[in-house]
Amino acid sequence: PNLSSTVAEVNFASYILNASGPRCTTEAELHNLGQSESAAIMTKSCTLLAREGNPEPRYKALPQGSIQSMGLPNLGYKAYLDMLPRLTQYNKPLIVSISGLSINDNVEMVSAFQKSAADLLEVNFSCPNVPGKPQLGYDFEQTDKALAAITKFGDKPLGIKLPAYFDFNHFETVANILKKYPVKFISSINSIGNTLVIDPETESPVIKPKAGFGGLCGSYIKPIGLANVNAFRQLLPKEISIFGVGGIYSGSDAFEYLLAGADAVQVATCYQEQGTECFSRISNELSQILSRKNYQDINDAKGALKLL
Ligand code: RRO
Repeated sequence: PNLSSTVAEVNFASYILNASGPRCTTEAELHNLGQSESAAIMTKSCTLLAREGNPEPRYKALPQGSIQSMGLPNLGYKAYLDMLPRLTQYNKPLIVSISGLSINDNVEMVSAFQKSAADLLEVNFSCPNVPGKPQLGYDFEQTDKALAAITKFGDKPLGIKLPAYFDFNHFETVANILKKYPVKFISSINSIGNTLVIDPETESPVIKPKAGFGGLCGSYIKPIGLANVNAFRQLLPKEISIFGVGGIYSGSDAFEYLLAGADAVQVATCYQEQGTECFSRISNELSQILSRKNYQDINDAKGALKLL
């Protein structure tokens, strides 16, 4: 079956794209994504100024995922503004991830990208790894304020990268805030913030920044991602699209997010570990699952979770 999908009224040739984070910081990495079967080119979250990020070691592959505290290393938003025209040659959606360290930073960058070649802007409300900067998405008052500030400009479709929530009250509160603003999509979930992995041999954490506390990624967090996507699919109007993120390594993982209601899925740790080959492999595996289950159209399975 055809895996093409429409997200925030933009056409995606397949269901699988890269998530912001791994291997999408430099221009060479973004061209590599252009040449791959990733359905879009998503950039690393940018800040006003370039950042080196946190001290190393700051990423550790784990048996079923990873933990990291990168600390927002990126080239600064002007570098991405400058390279976007050179990325249009791939004829696939360009998504810029924006992660200001304040509401004003986000306002400045969202304004700057209005006249760019970006198809979608994903504003990151959930970076867990900058010391002293709480995750915006866990402060509902600030989330509301930030949305009011960044949705005042032009018509570049805007979405929000959310942290994981663990309570129905929180799902409902966040959904009700989002509904007040012209948000076109959400990406759910970011890494699970501030987890701790300890190596009993060395008696140390496996990463250095923040005394070892970092974002947990990969298969460990898939059930949490599925729950967040499915909860928001039920609470948000269908005009708001949903990218599923968290623990997608296989066609089956992507299919599970499809059943939960995701319009497309973003791959992070698997792409970090395996490179661009993962996009074609996961797409092929998803196609085979849909065929075997007699789904003619990917949309027939979207949100079609069968409750017991
Ligand atoms: O750069 C990071 O440390 C980072 C970011 Br901005 C984010 O949004 N999520 C994450 O797990 N790491």
